[in-house]
Amino acid sequence: MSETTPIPAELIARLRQAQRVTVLTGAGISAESGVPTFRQAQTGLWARYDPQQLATPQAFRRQPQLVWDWYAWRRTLVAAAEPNPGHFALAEMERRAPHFTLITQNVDSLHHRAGSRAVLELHGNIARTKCSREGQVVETWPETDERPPRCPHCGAFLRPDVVWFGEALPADALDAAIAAARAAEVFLSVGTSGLVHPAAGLPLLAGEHGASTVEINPEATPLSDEMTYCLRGPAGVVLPALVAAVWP
Ligand code: BJW
Repeated sequence: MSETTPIPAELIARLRQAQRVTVLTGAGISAESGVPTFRQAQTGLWARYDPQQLATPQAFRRQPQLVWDWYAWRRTLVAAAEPNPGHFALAEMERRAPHFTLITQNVDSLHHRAGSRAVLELHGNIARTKCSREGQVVETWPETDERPPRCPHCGAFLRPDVVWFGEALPADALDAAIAAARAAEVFLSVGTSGLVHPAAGLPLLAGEHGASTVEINPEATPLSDEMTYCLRGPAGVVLPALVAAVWP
């Protein structure tokens, strides 16, 4: 097991007293469930592709079958994964903190499956499919050999209901995330590289509005120097230890 930073007593006291706690998660929280992070090298068939190049509307326009197949492969990885102690600790935190908001950049539903109830999904959900032309979510479509399949209403290609680079985030979720960052007394940034905006701006916004900010990540990120506390270690170890220390 990797080394983890001891939890400062001051942070334990601050969390215990806090009325409003907000958490932002990224791919790192699902790493211990066996879901590769976004910027981790890909394996197998997909090793030669760069996720940053595939997760764009341009890639889908140029190579719709390739992008559809990549998401189909990732959907099977996610479906086989189970929530880990980091996900469960956040579900427990939701039950303990008086006002708690969980914001995730992940598309894997593992927070819901761990029992978190109110999750703001900033980048969509890989389990959903939508029309690439009109944007409405589609539940079923005629089975053919064609990939991507076609929208049963307008005949355009179907695509995963996720947010690609250059696309707008769902406005309701983003507005609620900004409000929760502004209102937070403690803001945790867990398992995110802090490279992708607007999500990466949320911990900074919280800090500007007076929150104690905490990064939980085995590695330093561009956000680290701005944080009140950095707890180095895997989320699946640090988060359960934090919950046990604050709410024994
Ligand atoms: C562990 C661990 C363990 C490992 N425990 N930790 C401002 C400045 C600069 C650029 C921009 C800006 N504003 C907007 C932009 C452009 C762009 C952007 O941010 N580009 C940057 C790359 C420079 N942003 C956008 O385009 C966004 N859209 C937008 O702003 O639209 C404006 C608009 C308005 C109105 C109309 C039209 C447009 C959209 C961003 C969408 C991001 N989508 C993706 C793909 C989702 C679908 C999919 O999964 O395929 O979201 S990209 C990818 O990155 C994915 C992730 O959610 C996101 C963040 O990655 P994350 O979660 O941080 O993962 P990693 O892999 O990067 O990091 C993992 C971390 O875990 C590491 O730090 C590890 O150390 C750590 N870790 N094990 C804890 N056990």
